Amino acid sequence: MFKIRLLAITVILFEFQSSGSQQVWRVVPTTQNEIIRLRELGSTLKIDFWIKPSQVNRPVDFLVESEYEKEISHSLSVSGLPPHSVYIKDVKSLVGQQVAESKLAKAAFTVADFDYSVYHRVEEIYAWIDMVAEEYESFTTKRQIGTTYEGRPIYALEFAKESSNPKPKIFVDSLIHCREWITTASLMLVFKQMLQNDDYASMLDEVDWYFVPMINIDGYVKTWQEGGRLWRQTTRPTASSACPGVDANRNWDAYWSLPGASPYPCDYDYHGPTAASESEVRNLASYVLGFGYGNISAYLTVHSYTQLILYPYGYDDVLTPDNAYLDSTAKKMADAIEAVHGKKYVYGPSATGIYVTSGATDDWAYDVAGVTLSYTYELRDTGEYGFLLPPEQILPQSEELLEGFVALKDIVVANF
Ligand code: 0X9
Ligand code: ZN
Repeated sequence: MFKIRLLAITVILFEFQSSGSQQVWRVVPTTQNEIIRLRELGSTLKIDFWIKPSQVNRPVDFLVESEYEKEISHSLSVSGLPPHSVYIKDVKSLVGQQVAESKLAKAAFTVADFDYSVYHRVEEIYAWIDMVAEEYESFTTKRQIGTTYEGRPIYALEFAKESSNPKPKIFVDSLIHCREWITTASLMLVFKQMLQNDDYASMLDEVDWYFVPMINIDGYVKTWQEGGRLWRQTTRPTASSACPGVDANRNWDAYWSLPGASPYPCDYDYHGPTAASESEVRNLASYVLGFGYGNISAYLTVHSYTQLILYPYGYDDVLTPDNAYLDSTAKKMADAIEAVHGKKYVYGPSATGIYVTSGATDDWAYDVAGVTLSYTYELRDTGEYGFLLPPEQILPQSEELLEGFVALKDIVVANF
């Protein structure tokens, strides 16, 4: 009986199909032992961790379906874990509110008129990409770098203003985890500012930028469908028919399938059947490799949430030979960000800074593509809204992100 119930929890928690309400709970482990017990509980109950158990005193956030509140609460206390606090009271109403607000966006036909104050569906983001490419065609290329599993085109916007000297290249991607809506939304506004605000003219004058706004597009479509808002994986079927999709941030061909990713399709960090099995990862990897080893100065893969600037390595506790440079650059970006709205971004090497992850973009960009300044950004917030950051924060998020980019640009230009 207990086994059947666990299976039911597994399926329901993973698919987010329940008709009841959902909350996000937070537990703060105070010992290494509690971290281990939380992990065990997570894998038994297939809990969707929003912040994984990693370090003593680092909060752990997870989604709880109302019908399993009692069981989960009971499991926490019989495991001797500290009491939980309810961090987000009503996930579904927040989701509904954000979708409703997005419907109020006015139709736009220019980059300037586009409504950056709400989240947009995939068709509107495709339209924005077209507008950017058309309005700035003298130095902008819209390049199709491949297609998703379901056949949707994946585009890069390439901004390369004419210059008598070669310029450094900075690469930015977002939405590899499709529930992290703030990433693409705020980056669109960052690039709009770089294109239209004269105060930031040096950004495009001094650097060539390559921006892939949406990687996991199939997943993003799913996040706009009923019950799908919290989808993280790709959508390709796996060996388990109950659990489609792969964690694309564990699927890169760098330390693939080592500890820090799961071999089980029903786990949220499933690394996939082979390295680069996901067409989204394969296409992006071959596009990046097309620039040649070591020819990109910085690579930012943008995620949310918890306000972090992470750099390699993620697969293990080892540091790269560029650690001092990566660290001082991260500090400058974090300082620049904090100066805007006072938000603190913690920075450090990924495995020691948060938790071990193998097959992630940043390790791959550093090792395989030879990008020295390889970073994973985790944007706002620190848990109040988590993946459901209200659209009112798109603007302030983009303002602080833009200043982080300015700091990065200055360093990249000075070292080119
Ligand atoms: O687990 C992840 O993939 C990232 N967190 S998220 O909540 N956006 O899913 C963190 C990745 C950290 N690892 C590396 N940067 N290598
Ligand atoms: Zn992510």
